[in-house]
Amino acid sequence: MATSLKNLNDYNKENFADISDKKFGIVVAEWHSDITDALCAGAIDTLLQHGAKRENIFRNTVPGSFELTLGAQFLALQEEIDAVICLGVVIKGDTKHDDYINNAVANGLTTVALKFNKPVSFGLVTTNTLEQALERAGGKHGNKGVEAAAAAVHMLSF
Ligand code: DLZ
Repeated sequence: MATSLKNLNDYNKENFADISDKKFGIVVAEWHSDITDALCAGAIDTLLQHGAKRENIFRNTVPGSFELTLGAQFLALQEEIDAVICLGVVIKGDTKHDDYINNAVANGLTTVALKFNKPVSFGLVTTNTLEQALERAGGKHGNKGVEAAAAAVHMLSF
């Protein structure tokens, strides 16, 4: 991927490995489900564009983004799963809940990736407002689900 990229929606699709036999687990948080559904649609489209088979893409839901880590671990534990894509939306509120959730998810997903030696994508949209989140789920800032899926495909090509 070029260093000039501002986000991964414009990534270079060439030179990625054949993923036609790879299996993908997607974990989707149900908080702000309209937005996480759009992220998931973007992720699935991206995997299909790269040649993944629809029957090799497994979507699972968790209650909120905090649960993405355990959801990712449940999937990574399955030998047949090659990569895990985690999708959630955390919007800043009056308290520091967003900091706790975001840090826990970032650290947790890193741990799962390293523990299972598999790509685990961080598709967590962390914004100050709902509008900013919508802009990142198919709006003017692209779709972070696309980026999370692209990152997983890239890492499978490592
Ligand atoms: C509790 C909570 C709050 C306040 N905000 C969000 C959010 O913006 N996005 C999200 O995905 N989840 C949120 N949650 C739920 C937590 O992630 C978690 O599901 C609960 O604390 C239960 O463990």
